[in-house]
Amino acid sequence: MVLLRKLPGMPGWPTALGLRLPQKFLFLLFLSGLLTLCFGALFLLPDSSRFKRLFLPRRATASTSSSSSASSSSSAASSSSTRDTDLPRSPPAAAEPRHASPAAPRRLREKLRAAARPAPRARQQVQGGGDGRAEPATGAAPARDTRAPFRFDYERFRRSLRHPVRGRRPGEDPETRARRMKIKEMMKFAWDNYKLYALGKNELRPLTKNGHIGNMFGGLRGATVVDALDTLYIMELEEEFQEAKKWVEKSFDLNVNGEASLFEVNIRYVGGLLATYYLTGEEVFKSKALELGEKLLPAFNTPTGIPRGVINLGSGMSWSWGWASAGSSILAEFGTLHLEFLHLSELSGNPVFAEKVMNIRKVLNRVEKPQGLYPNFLSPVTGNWVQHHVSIGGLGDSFYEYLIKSWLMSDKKDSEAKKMYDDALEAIEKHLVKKSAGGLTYIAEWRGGVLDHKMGHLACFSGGMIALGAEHAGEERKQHYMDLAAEITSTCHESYARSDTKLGPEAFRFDAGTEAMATRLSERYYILRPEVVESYMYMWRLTHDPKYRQWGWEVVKALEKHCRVEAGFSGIRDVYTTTPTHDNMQQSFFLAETLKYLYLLFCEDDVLSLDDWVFNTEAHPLPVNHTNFKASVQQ
Ligand code: DMJ
Repeated sequence: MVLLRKLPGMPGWPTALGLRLPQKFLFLLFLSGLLTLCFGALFLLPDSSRFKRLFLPRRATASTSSSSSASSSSSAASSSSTRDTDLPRSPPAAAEPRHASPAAPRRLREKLRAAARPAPRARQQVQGGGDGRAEPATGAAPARDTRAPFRFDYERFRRSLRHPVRGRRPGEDPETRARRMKIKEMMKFAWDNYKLYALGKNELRPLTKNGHIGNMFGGLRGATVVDALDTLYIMELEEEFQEAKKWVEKSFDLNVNGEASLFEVNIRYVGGLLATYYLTGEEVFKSKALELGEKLLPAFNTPTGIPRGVINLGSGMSWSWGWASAGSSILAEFGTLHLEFLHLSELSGNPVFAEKVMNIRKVLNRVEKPQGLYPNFLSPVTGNWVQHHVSIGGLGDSFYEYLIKSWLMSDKKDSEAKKMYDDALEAIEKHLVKKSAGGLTYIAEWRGGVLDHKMGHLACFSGGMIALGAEHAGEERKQHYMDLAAEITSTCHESYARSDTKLGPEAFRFDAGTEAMATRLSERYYILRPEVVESYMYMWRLTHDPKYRQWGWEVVKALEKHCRVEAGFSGIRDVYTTTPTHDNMQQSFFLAETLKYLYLLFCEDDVLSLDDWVFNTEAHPLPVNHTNFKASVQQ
């Protein structure tokens, strides 16, 4: 408009054209329309980024390309002012401010509000992929173009293994072989029915013979396919493995736009893909794992670098679970990323993944632990505990598992992880391990100093974990921890043995005269969980006491009797009746974990040897880094 103002001493050019007032007005209207069109075109034409750079503030465009380095160097120590502008947005339903205590100091409340406020710049990045695809939000995309071509030396890695992955198969007794073959048949049955009725869905509903999608995986499909891959491979179900691989190649779509659990996607999908790549060397599994890993990175864009629990895989927006106390992150969720993320860095040559999880450790080491214990809820904004609830079962469990396994996976070099594990176990033993009147050892839960004498099925993995750690605990502690592991495993076995179905309840208690049995109706169900047979497998490998194989076989028989239905396996609603009703769900972890651990229980020790592999919390084997088998950089 300034251009059209009449200059002193000169006739304005509309006037010079001899136009009247209404015409002038129309002319001006036309001109401004034209101008708008021209500017619009600059932004909308396909290759408009050059023009955008001219008009948008420099930071808005530059930050995408620099995001990798920004995020790679990110740590809890990063200034919170930078992070505040980069923070992903929380949808109102679960945003921190809604959970913030009214008593929170004003500055903190403001910070929380800022954390939850939409950040338009970050949103631009999310939507701004030049190829029309959504780009990860801030701090996610690795700056590949500036790096030398990278290739992981798979052959070198294979040479570093001490045992063939599927074992040498020396002579074995026919009964063990027959039992193993029975478990293989169960796996084939579970897979065949999933394939027939639910291929491409996340899980099979074996009673209604259809698929289940659920809302944990953010629009990703095929959870059962990805979870089953390595089990099919290890069991030498070749045809079935090829079916699963084909689905991953042709139908596994990562360009989804839904709300996913960071933890579940990591342990099932990333873990499953990584393991299958290491077992087979097939590139498709590696590239899918890396692509998916990158999509998880925006969840770490918080003031502390502690990731939020939920992430939209399309937009990169992340937030805390609505049910998690005061917008907190969950110990077992952000503490169960370490193994997979180190391997993502190993395979990509991009340190960003490792840096993210090392930073989690830094935050945890900094915060004070009540009585040496790790509570289950931590604020990703302040890095402080939100509630003093401690559990080695749900919400806490696999955090402890990943400490000892991080040390093992580093070929026993990660002494920091070992120390954290040792200290945590010592505190757990001191405050939570109890003996019942009937002599059963169990691990109670802790609520701000008050004990809840209950053990969840999930906590039963701890027998195996403690045995695994005992192996490396120094002579004087070793026997002590092996005994503790055996006692806990035995208690978990009791929870099975004392039921009518010989399957264990979701939680069992030690109070009011009850021992190792569920007391509440809501805790009587069994959903094909693996933790008890997982401990049997470790105890067998580490002691070779035949009772563990015997106990495992009892589980096989119970599964066949109560969970096998016409079209797959189903969980049951009550373990304390011989005629239980079914929950119509074949969980993907039944194929990933329960059947794999049962199979390994009846294998020789060199099948997925513990010398070479650590199992992630979904039983996906990840290799021990024996020779620091670094990826090679091709010149
Ligand atoms: C699995 O997804 C994993 O084992 C996880 O650590 C806990 N829950 C299920 C199985 O029960």
